[in-house]
Amino acid sequence: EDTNASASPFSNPKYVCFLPVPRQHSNMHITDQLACIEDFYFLSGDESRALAMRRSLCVIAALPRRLTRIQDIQSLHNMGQSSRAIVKEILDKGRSTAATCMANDPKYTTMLQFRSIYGCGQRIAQALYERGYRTIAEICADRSWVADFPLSAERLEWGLTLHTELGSQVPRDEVKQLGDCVYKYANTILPGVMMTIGGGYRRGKPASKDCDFIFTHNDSDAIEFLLPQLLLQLQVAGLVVHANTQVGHNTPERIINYHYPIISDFTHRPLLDCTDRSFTIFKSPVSGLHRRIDIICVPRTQYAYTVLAWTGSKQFNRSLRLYAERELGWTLSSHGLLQIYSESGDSEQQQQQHQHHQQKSEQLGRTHNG
Ligand code: 8DG
Ligand code: MN
Ligand code: MN
Repeated sequence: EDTNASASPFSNPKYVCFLPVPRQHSNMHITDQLACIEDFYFLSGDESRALAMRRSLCVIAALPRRLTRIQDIQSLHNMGQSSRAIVKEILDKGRSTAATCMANDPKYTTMLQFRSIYGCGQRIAQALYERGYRTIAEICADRSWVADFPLSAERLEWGLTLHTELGSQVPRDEVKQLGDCVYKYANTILPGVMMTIGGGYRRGKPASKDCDFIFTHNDSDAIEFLLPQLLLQLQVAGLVVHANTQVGHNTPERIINYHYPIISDFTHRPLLDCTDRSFTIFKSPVSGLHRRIDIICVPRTQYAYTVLAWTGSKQFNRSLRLYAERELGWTLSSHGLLQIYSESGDSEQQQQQHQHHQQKSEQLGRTHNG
């Protein structure tokens, strides 16, 4: 037995957002299997187990050298008991039994296939499976599912039609060239516009599943009208073939004022993230292939926060927001950083705010936990 379990040779931050998580590292054989288990849980709808796996994966990926002794990670934060048992089995035998079982599970492999369709998330993949579909060919042949998902049907149709193209990765160079292309249109409509390429590109990925372009302008009134005009221009030029757009404060007035192109459909937006954005399918003049481009427009005051949020990774943002909430009492979103209560204050209002903060942290702990 190891008597020195608490002395790990590795750095041990409480939040994974403080860990450097490189794409290539010395423990890929472990993280590949953790990723498989994470994905299995996620597709089964078990989000908390999936998140636990993702956090452990970050810890392992950040290790500076190949892991050989399980004791070295015994006391690390974000390595739960079940993750440790999996890692131990991999160290002992090279493979995790659970990961092998999951990778061969027929329901999981079928749902993985379905999820590779643009517009098909966990919920729809599950519903399609329960409806009895087992292959993408079956989904193409029998369209009776359309009635089940009226809001997603159009997107799924695009996803089925362009399955191979949208499933292929966009090389870095093409992301940059598409950025230049969209920027030219935006700058013609609104001179002086600024753009950052976010997403995996900004994190240095050699290829991405989509492009994330974030726009702003010093004139906050003007930027409000950029997105609809830009979409219209790109549509007229034959570049945008489909767009799923979310805008405004959900008031009918604002939506009407926006003069959206007919191809856009409107979706209610989540409370904490109300940036104007459009998820488009773009006919790339660079490769001739259809590519996914996310276009986001925000006022100058929110730009830094939006760029941070849309740079990702999702896990990094989740952890950073949890850190802000729990350790600092701040709410971080793509709009800004809000201090929601003051530690030193003791007015009734501040006490209420404090309670609210505690409740929110607890909720966050239940749903995100890391
Ligand atoms: P990749 O495309 O390079 O393969 O990976 P990625 O760039 O990291 O993935 P992404 O799905 O494009 O997400 C980029 C970031 O955008 C991610 O950290 C989460 C953030 N994001 C928001 N709001 C939304 C939203 O409504 N939908 C999606 N898909 N991402 C969002 O802040
Ligand atoms: Mn992306
Ligand atoms: Mn994206």
